[in-house]
Amino acid sequence: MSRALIVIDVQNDFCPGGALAVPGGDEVVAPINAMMDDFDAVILTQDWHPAGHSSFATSHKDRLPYDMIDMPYGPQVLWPEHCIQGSEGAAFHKDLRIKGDMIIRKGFRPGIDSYSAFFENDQKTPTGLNGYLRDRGLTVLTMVGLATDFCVHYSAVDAARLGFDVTVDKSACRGIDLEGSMQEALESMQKSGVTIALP
Ligand code: VGL
Ligand code: ZN
Repeated sequence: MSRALIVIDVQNDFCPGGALAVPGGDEVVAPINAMMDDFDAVILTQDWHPAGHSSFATSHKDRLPYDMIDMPYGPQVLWPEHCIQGSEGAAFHKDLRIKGDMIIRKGFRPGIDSYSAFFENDQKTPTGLNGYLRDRGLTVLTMVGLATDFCVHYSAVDAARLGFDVTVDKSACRGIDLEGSMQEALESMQKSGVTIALP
């Protein structure tokens, strides 16, 4: 039984000054760096969209960032353009230790968003992370990073559903909080059996 730290989307575009800045996003960097040595493995995720991605408001006529639309796979928030493959905004925060055993990229299919590190937003297209963790016997997971109410939330719920032992360390996460999404995320994680750890 080995323990993995899953570091979600600590990228420039989610930090102050970025295209989809999460308030206090850069504050997670120091605590995450300090935690890395306490785990058997560190996995980093990277939101990684092609230009013109369907989750961008600019890809839809007469739509604004934060509008909701219906996609074939369900409701989808439209975002400002962010984390475009190879851009500075998609790069990890410059102070984040790149101690990761593996980097998993998500959101690269033009027609579908992927908040979770395990499944895309259709909730069935796998990213491969489940198999990777299983192969290595990494069954106890701690999740940290950005944003608490989107990518951390969906990753944690999927991991719990897949049978992992999951803790979200809130002290090393920051959220976007769109119309109560933070409260909803905390409730949904708790209901799924995710442990929420505070400082
Ligand atoms: C995220 C919105 C869009 C996240 C990624 O990392 O939480 N949120 N893409
Ligand atoms: Zn994204």
